[in-house]
Amino acid sequence: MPSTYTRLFAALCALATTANAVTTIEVKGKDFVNSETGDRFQILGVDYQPGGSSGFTKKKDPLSDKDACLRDAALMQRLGVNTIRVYNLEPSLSHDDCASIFNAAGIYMILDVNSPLYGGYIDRTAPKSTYNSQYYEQVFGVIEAFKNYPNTLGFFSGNEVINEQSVKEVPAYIRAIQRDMKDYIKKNVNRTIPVGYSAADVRPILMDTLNYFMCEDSNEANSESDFFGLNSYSWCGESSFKKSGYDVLTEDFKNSSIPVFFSEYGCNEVTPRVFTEVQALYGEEMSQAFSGGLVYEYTQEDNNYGLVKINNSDTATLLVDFENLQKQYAKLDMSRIQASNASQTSISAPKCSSGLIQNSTFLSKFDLPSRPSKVQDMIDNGLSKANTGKLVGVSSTAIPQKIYDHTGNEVSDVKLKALANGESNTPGNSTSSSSSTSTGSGSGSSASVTVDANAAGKMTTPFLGLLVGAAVAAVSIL
Ligand SMILES: *[C@@H]1O[C@H](CO)[C@@H](O)[C@H](O)[C@H]1NC(C)=O
Ligand SMILES: *[C@@H]1O[C@H](CO)[C@@H](O)[C@H](O)[C@H]1NC(C)=O
Ligand SMILES: *[C@@H]1O[C@H](CO)[C@@H](O)[C@H](O)[C@H]1NC(C)=O
Ligand SMILES: *[C@@H]1O[C@H](CO)[C@@H](O)[C@H](O)[C@H]1NC(C)=O
Ligand SMILES: *[C@@H]1O[C@H](CO)[C@@H](O)[C@H](O)[C@H]1NC(C)=O
Ligand SMILES: CC(=O)N[C@H]1CO[C@H](CO)[C@@H](O)[C@@H]1O
Repeated sequence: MPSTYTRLFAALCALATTANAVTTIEVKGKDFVNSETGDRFQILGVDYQPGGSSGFTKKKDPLSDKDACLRDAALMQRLGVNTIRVYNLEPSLSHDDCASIFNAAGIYMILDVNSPLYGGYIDRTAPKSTYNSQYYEQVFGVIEAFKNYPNTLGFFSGNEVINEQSVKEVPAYIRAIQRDMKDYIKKNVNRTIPVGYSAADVRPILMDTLNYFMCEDSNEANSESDFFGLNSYSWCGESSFKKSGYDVLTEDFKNSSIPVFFSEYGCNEVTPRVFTEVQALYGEEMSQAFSGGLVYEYTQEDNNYGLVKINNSDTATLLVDFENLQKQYAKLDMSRIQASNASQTSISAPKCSSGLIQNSTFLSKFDLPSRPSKVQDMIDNGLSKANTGKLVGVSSTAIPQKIYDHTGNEVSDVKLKALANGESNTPGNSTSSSSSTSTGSGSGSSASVTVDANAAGKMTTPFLGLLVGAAVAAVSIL
């Protein structure tokens, strides 16, 4: 029989290599739910593309730079977000550090499978010629890269592909891509990871787009969307539920049988942004139709939608928009937002029929392009030479960069707080930025720092604390 010491050592090793993890999210009816507790999950998110879409190369994507991810995950914890969306990913890079950092922070990821490089996306004017096995190296490559992370919330099959320039068959290609992705996941992943489409707010065909993607078709089982993202910028400045048209969106999407959320929001026609739409979006009325949304976008780029200005690799500045959004999030009633609702989780999808489509410019037939045989092989056997990701330990939580607030004061004590198993990030639980912002120079220490308001559920001293806690637990088991 092994000695107590050996067993303790083994227990510690097991815990040290198994990082704490968020609970996976699944789709039930028209809600996202926590797969263990059944609580509703609404997205409090930001779109994350440091460097803009042109910042992406084969050698660098937003989830391949560990130092940047650590800084940004720590700042996002303070902001109060629980989800990021990343548009452009390169499957051959390692995402283990970044995905593990966001997991430790209690932040989920929604990932677009396409890349802006030729061959990595479907050409909306000629979909047939780009729907091929080269394209699937990218699509299945992203699935392989992210399938093992518990904080992978979902994959987008496409972003704003359907528009005025797209040919009529494009919806069928996107539905075929969803079918192929979902079949790949079914065969090669040990859990169901939801797949959906992100639409532009193209009014005359918006509801057709939703209906086309969410309906179930017996000839093409497993091709329907599991969720629907809408990019919407209709609330600008101090608008209102009516003036912004949110009332119409709520009415329209109430009938959806799958979760719907803003995959981009945050009009910048009025600056600074005050983000009063947050109270509407997560309010009682609108959350019957929407599961939250993602603010466009985390970093300040040329198009002026940022919350954080990355000055250089050593310093970043929290813009006034960051503080405004943080204050709006902090006002939310998370217990209501997380309350499960049986009448929403029990909704089932309509059957596909041409009657669901109103506008004659939109495709109303549900036959899908057939799958190339090479793509079938990839599904049957798994992508060969795949760069499959896995969670790794997060050992460093200190943020080496200097962070400033919008008035130029240094923000002290920015660090990653690794959450306990099963926890996700919520607003108001990090130290408030106003109290930890030093007013006098050199007052680097703030008493409030890592004292967590919700200490019962969350680790305050990250990895070390986990190990010490584990040791205590292990000793008490022995
Ligand atoms: C699926 O695989 C991952 C990574 O290997 C593992 O952490 C997880 O526990 C597995 N999940 C299930 C439901 O088996
Ligand atoms: C159908 O959609 C097109 C745009 O795709 C739009 O120009 C047209 O007005 C719409 N027709 C109706 C009847 O809504
Ligand atoms: C939503 O469903 C209800 C009940 O089936 C129906 O009366 C209403 O017209 C639908 N609304 C939309 C916008 O489709
Ligand atoms: C539950 O969902 C239904 C349908 O969306 C809605 O009418 C009802 O108000 C919700 N209940 C609560 C408590 O939010
Ligand atoms: C960082 O960027 C902000 C916003 O543009 C600016 O106010 C600040 O001076 C910059 N700081 C440094 C150190 O470059
Ligand atoms: C201070 C604060 O807002 N604490 C919240 C932290 O998160 C939990 C779980 O959502 C809330 O119940 C607390 O109110």
